[in-house]
Amino acid sequence: MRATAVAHPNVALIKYWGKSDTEKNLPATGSLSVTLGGLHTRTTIEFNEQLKQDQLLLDGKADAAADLRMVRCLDELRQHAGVSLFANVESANDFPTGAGLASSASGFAALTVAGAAALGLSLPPQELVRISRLGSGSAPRSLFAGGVWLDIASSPGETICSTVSEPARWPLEVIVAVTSVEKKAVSSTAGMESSRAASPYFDGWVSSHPQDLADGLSCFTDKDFMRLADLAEHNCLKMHALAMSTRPPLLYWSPATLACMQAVMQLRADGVPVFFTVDAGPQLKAVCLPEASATVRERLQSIPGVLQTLDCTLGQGAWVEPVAKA
Ligand code: 2P0
Repeated sequence: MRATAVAHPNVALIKYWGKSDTEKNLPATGSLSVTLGGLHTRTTIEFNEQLKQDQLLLDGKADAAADLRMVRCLDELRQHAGVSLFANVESANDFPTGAGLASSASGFAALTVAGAAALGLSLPPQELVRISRLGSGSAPRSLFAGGVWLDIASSPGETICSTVSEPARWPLEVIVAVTSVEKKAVSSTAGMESSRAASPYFDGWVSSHPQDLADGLSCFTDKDFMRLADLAEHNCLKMHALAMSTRPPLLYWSPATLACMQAVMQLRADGVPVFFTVDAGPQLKAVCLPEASATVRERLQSIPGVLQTLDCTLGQGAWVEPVAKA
């Protein structure tokens, strides 16, 4: 009744911000992401009859904040297996947690896959999607490899997630410029709920989103980097305009985030195939073609306030780690 799973975080190029149903944690928009090979969440789950409740150790510390969502995912898995045992969950990230690097996406993907394996369940992929989504709306994307589409439109009240481009088909690279390792002050869940309630731009975000998503999918079909660059930066800045226009405002950038954005725009104007995206935190992700990665890394490392850069290629979906033979 014990298993370990590994998942990569992901970064959305066409983003999710806002829910249509908080109870089912249904996103108000679809999304299109890339899975970030190079960064890992490793989660071990053991169901044990001695336990009186579910327990979580996150990066070596007991974490109460994540417990409710974690218990919800575990309850779904227990129901499938017909067991009522509690679980001990140990999860660790090899990148900053809760700082806009999608640790909740990789965390809930790894939790769902490890929990299913520990209970001996062999669930259909879209059931893993549903369970992981109850933990985090971006988590289903970390179950899949490469370019990933989370579709909210084709099955009302549900989400369907799938790979649209395997890593080897279009091997994009992502250089993450870390500008702070502090946990964010407002969680994504709270931030997107207040944007829905208190930004005059929320309806425009939702109504303009399906076109961005359709265009993003066609960029992947055509492997059209420059069109994807314009579109992804537009969608990112639109999400941040929505966040900033929320009352009270959500301003996720640091001065170094903005300096990185301007550097990336200048690199592209100079002919380097790179674009940026930024999530609910101050880190900048520079997406580039492989031949540009050294130039992009060097430029980002030269910017004051960039603490480190992390190199990612497109990664695989979450997997169960084989049990080492004694
Ligand atoms: C995304 N983000 O599409 C967007 C862009 C952050 C900015 O999905 O409430 O942690 O757990 O479903 O998945 C982060 O939100 O939110 C996120 P919940 P989640 O990647």
